[in-house]
Amino acid sequence: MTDTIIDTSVIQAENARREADLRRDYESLGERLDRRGIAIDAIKEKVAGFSVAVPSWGVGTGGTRFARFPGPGEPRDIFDKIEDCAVISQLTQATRSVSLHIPWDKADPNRLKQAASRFNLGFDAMNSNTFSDAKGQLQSYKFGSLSAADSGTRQQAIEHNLECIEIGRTIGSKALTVWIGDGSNFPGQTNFTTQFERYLASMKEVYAALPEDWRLFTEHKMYEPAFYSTVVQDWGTSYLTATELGEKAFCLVDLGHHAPNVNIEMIVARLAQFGKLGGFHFNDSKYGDDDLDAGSIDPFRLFLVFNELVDAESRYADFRPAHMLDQNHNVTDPIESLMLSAADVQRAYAQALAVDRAALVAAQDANDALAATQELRLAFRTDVEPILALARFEQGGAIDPLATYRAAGYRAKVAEIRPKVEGGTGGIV
Ligand SMILES: [Mn+2]
Repeated sequence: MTDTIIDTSVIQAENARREADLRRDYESLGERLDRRGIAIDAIKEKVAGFSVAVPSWGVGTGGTRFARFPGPGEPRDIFDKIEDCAVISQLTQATRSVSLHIPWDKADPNRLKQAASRFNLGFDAMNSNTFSDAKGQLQSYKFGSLSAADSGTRQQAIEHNLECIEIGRTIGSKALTVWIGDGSNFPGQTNFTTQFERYLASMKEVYAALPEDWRLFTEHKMYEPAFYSTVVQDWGTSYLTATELGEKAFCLVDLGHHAPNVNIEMIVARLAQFGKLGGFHFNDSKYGDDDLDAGSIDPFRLFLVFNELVDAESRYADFRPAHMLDQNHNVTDPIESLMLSAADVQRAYAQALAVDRAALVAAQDANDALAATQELRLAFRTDVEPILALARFEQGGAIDPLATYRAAGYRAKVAEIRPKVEGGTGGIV
């Protein structure tokens, strides 16, 4: 029996007020989609089976390098974070796993496992951290980690990744995501080739320790914290790494880690075509790596990414990219943001499923550019909310997660138990 945090009577009462309208809306949308030859129930089934992992660090208030303004009831430790993740999962039924970050979430693995399974939550990819110094560590990562000039520093970074695998193995994770901040701030500070050689050599040692049924994801990022050059700066370097390492290594695409105007959906198609698309970190951005809520700035781009994913689903047999939110909540209740973001990721998936693929291919083959793009626009403009809401409702979630969460008064309740956190310092997470 799964424990629940939000009283189910609150969910039932909120749903009761909305169920009749929802069923009418679903029926009406079903008719409209049917006219285009698209079956609404098939989309709902796929949406119901879709899950995006919540990052443990996402449930705490984020910040910028200038300041962090903590909210009320901030999680004190990983066990509070797991409870917050359980709330998101219960209400949205779209986030069945949590992605841990070591050392931030370091705790007895058996306790972690128990805490998550109580709420029927699993663990998604493990995230190692060699971009900041952990308390008491011997070598500093100031000048790099897996690609550092100093062999002792590299060894320490390798061992940290091995530890992440070991913890992950105990708690049932099946993947390790490696993102490093290594790079340089000045031309000439490092040799591009030597540095990348050292990175590859270190990664080979990490890869060698992967359990048989694990995957290794390398996440690229164009800049920051190194501003002149970054070792794994784009999908090309990420692809080279994954190819060098072997068949268990894949590329992870974070939507915020690209130069402005880059065609991300095309990168998705390329990586999928060559069997190296490992997964996603969903977020949104206006200027750079803003880590804003997924779908909040450019929902059309999110849709175009899912358009490629749905296309890839039909092309490749073992296509199963990992989905995770990776965003920073500075001015909102993180639980509210994560619930809406999870729904927005599902929304993009549902819209992409509403594309008439046969009509799209016919338009493409006829070089009818306008008809082709119109197929996409038609699907993108479809309000698929009734599909998402009914999928949630049928699985015990909330028709309206935000209103239900607020009605349950969860934040006020945890604020009574969890001590107030002082803000002030920089707090990029
Ligand atoms: Mn990321």
